[in-house]
Amino acid sequence: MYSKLWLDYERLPKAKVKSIQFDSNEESSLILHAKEELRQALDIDSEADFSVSLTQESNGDTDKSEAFSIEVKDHSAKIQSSSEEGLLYGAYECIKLLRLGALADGFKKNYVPSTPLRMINHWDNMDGSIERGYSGKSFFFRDEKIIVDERTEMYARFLASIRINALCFNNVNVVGPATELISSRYYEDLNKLFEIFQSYGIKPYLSLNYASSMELGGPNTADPYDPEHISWWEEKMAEIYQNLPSLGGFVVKADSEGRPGPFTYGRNQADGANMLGRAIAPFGGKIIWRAFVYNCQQDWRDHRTDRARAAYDYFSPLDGAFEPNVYLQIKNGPIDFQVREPISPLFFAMAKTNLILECQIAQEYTGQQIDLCYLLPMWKEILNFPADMASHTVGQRVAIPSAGIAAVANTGDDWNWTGHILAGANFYGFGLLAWDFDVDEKQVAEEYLSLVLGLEGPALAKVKDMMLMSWPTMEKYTAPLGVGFMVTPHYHYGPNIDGYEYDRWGTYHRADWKGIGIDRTETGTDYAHTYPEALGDMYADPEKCPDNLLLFFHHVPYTHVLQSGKTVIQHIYDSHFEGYAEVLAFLETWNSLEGQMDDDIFLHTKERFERQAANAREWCDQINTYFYRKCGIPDEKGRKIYT
Ligand code: GCV
Repeated sequence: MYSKLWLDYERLPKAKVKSIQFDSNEESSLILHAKEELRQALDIDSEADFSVSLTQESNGDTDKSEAFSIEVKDHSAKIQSSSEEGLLYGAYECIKLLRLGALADGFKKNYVPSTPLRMINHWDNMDGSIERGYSGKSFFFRDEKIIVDERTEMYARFLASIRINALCFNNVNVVGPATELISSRYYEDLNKLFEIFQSYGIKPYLSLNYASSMELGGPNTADPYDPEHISWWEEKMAEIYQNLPSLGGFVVKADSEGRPGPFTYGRNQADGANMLGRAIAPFGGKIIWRAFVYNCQQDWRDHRTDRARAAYDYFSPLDGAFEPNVYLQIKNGPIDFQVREPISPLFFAMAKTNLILECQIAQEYTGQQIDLCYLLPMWKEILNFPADMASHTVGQRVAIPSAGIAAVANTGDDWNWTGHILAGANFYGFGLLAWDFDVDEKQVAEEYLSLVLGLEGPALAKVKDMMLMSWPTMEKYTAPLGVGFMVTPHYHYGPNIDGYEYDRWGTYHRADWKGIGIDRTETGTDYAHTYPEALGDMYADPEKCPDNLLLFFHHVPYTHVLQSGKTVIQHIYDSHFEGYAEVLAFLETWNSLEGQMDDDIFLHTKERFERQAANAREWCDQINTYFYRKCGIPDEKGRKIYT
């Protein structure tokens, strides 16, 4: 059994409409799905306030073919779009508004996407495991086989209902049988899978092993300039498209964390990406090339190499060098999805390149769907960066994301799909945010709580407030002031302050008895000046650098006074005590909601909050003790610090 998330039309009393009319004779799968959803979700009642109609006609906005509008007048709610995708999205939106009781005469709204490609990336492996998965096993793969069942269609419906239009099924670390996804071993079953998503307007993508030729019987090289290798790919792409005609293209992780890539042959990242781009171009496919390239064999003694600089150094000189069908997918920050990072400087440096922003819905470093962490505020902060920074005279608009926005899924085969039921709001909200960068995170939380948990009134308000607090709370009880990576190595849940300190991953805090932080200014790696000048100058100045990023950019004494007026060490103590106290308050609030929702949801989530409280306590005590032991400076409020 599994939850139908917000598409559980039986959870709330069904909305009533006089009639449902379809002014589209199209019988395409998208229109059929739109009609079916409306029929399933709504009850016909001649006494109802208004009727609903689905009308396929141009709204004049030809560039934005997915756009749609909803207008209610003269007792008729009209869903209008020039495209089938728009009509399907409009049907879901209308259902949602009706279920929330938010449609009435006079309602009129145009819905226009902020960006054309809105993608979900799965890190699912062929054996059924999920890299960084915290909600069960894969529902796409098991024992090297492809799964197509009822749940597949349910998932396609979720994605379409939040206006996701692209999906990559397999892990970017393509090894073993996953390399064979582009071979006759899997074409037939992949087609069955693709058909379902395609019928909901979702373009299927696969992750690709850059060295496929070497593993699939082709030339024993992956040199992008080797003529035999190039011809192998040309033929391979023709074969792939003959067998998988609906394929949107490939996501490629190359020269990263042990994956093969063009560096082996003395070539650059554009050489590798363009070779694939040219081979796939005749079939209209895209190559989505990840910018997550850095030296993962670093020596901790080396203070000059800086993982934060790596993607900028490799990619920014290549701006304008990529084929038109090559897209560069860039993580939101320069390191790796930490609870707080600065925005990736590549977004300012590559105006002539198709850029895709990569977010992580999977809570790898943000509590693994055990701890509550509502991520929409974080993603909105990234997307709104230029506006926020205007007062600092950045002077350049961030090019985010000219081509699209992607996110790593947090779903698995758990009954509630996402481990923590409230983590479902991150998934639901990501789709709505990808469509509209200005979406209101409070409203998204309210919708989710009402539609999925059936909450209302004060109970809904309490949970919504916790959700909105949860990212700042997590920032308080984990690694302080932007320093990051004080997590248990490999697993990334719970504290281990020196866990990565003497390791090869380039993620150091450099704490000693006098101070902490990484010098990324002129006297260090000067990463700060990979940003536009004014922004770089601000980050490079410890007096002007925002407090929450201070230790990302600077090595400072524990007695350094923050803009908040507190010393670094006092901030560490205060924020950790506060963060832990806030989590205890979450648990108390949740416990007060017993009886206000289904018991199984209540109990399952209660157990998550209990684990979060234990985790936050461990973080609080280990961090405070660690730094007290390092510097010997007591907490000025005299709270208990274990020695
Ligand atoms: C899929 C981090 C994660 C890896 C992930 C990698 C990536 O390093 O820990 O599990 O690999 O990012 O984004 O490629």
